[in-house]
Amino acid sequence: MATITAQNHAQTQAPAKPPNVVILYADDLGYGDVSCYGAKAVQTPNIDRLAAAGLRFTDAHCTSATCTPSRYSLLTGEYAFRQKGTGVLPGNAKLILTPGRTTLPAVMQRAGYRTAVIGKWHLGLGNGDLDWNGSIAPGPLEVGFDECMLLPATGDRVPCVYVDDHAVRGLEAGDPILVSYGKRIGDAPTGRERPDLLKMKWFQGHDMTIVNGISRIGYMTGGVKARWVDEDMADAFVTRGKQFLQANKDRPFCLYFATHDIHVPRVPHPRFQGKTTMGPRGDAIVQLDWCVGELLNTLDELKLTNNTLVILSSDNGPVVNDGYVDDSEEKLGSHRPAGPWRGGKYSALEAGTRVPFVVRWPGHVAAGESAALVSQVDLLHSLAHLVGQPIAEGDAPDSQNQLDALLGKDKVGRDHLIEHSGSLSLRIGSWKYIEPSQRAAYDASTKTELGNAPVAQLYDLSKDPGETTNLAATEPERTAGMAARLQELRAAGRSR
Ligand code: NG6
Ligand code: CA
Repeated sequence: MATITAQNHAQTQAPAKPPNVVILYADDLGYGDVSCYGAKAVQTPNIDRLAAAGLRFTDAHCTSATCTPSRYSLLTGEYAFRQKGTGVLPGNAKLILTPGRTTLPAVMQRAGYRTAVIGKWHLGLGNGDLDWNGSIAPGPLEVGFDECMLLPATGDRVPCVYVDDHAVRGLEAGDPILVSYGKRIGDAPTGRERPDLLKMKWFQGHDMTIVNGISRIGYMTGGVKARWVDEDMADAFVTRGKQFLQANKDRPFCLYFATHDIHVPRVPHPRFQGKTTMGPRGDAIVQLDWCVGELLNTLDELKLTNNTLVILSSDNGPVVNDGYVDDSEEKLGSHRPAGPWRGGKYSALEAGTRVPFVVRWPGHVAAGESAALVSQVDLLHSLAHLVGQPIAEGDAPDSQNQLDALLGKDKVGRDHLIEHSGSLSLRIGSWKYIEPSQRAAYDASTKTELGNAPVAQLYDLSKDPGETTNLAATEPERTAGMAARLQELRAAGRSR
């Protein structure tokens, strides 16, 4: 029998008619990248509209400072650091979610929802050595989604094709796809050999197979007609997203819409190019905002807005130059992608995981701002509670029922949170402890302060949001206490 842990009983009762759920998940979007979180150089009217009618969180986190582990946690309710093999995956990785385990979409399915993932997946596909020309499984459909349209890994990794359910979209007989992350395959010139063929040059890595004038990580041959056009990607996902909303307007649904924006390569549609003074990175934010607007408009048109819980967030903090020559540094100006926080994508510092997070559910979530400490790892348990589904004791080991915090009734949220980059940090209230680490303190290629140090670090974010003054030496007891607590949470294999 499934049981619910007592500590996770929240006040909120499951409503008589649970709402639809739409999770809008941006890629590499920083805390300061949207205008409702303070951006001036780019305007995001649609995300702002969502925030104006909803709750804007100021201390909300993805679980990790990179993509795969954050997505793993979002869907499983388990901190990714607990499992090996959950780091940034190559495009030919096998599925890292075990079919049959409790996942966020599986819980929604159990509650009678139609579930879909549209957009970036990056959790692997198949059982290893996948044949992209056959049935692509296991994948989302084996872990709780009823349907999918995928960017399989990342925009900068091969294979550069969409997957619809179990098959590559538009694959022609006689032009099979081969993918390699080891030896070079095919005789087409690479980005390293022929930079003159590129419309966007690589800066670091990203120098292998050329697709649509952009060289990628990894090699692919074949599937020429099936290859995506980066400029059309946002439209492709939005079209599919609208279809899903339309097709399911009369029944409960859960849509996980994971954009490619604003990850590299940043190649928005021509109608968004030049819309900001910041070059492709700024223009990709405008495109992201357009996608959000299209889906919100569709909910309005279908009269679903009042009965739909919309959550918008990002999978990790911001990065400026992530490996392509795209003017992102040159044209940044005074824009601060991380807002007031230090670090960024890849970093143990606060900007690694503190991301925009907005919840809108008209009539149920009062508009405003919340400083509650919340994490994406809690969505599984919180949404399970919302739709009246129990979570068995051993499942979703780090996912707390924080529904009251998400709905704005609880202003505190979590009493602790682990942040993960390469090393681990522990948040308790405004205190942040970063464990000692031999990892690099700085990543020169992305110009990111990684925040690692061989000694323990302790910051009081209420007085020092920029993590500038290490209090470990002046607060030895607190430091030791937090180190011990982190060790305990790690060793326990669970934290709820
Ligand atoms: C890095 C890539 C970066 C990005 C990242 C994953 C290089 C030099 N850098 O290895 O461009 O793809 O992986 O990003 O290749 S994430 O958002 O999917 O985690
Ligand atoms: Ca990312």
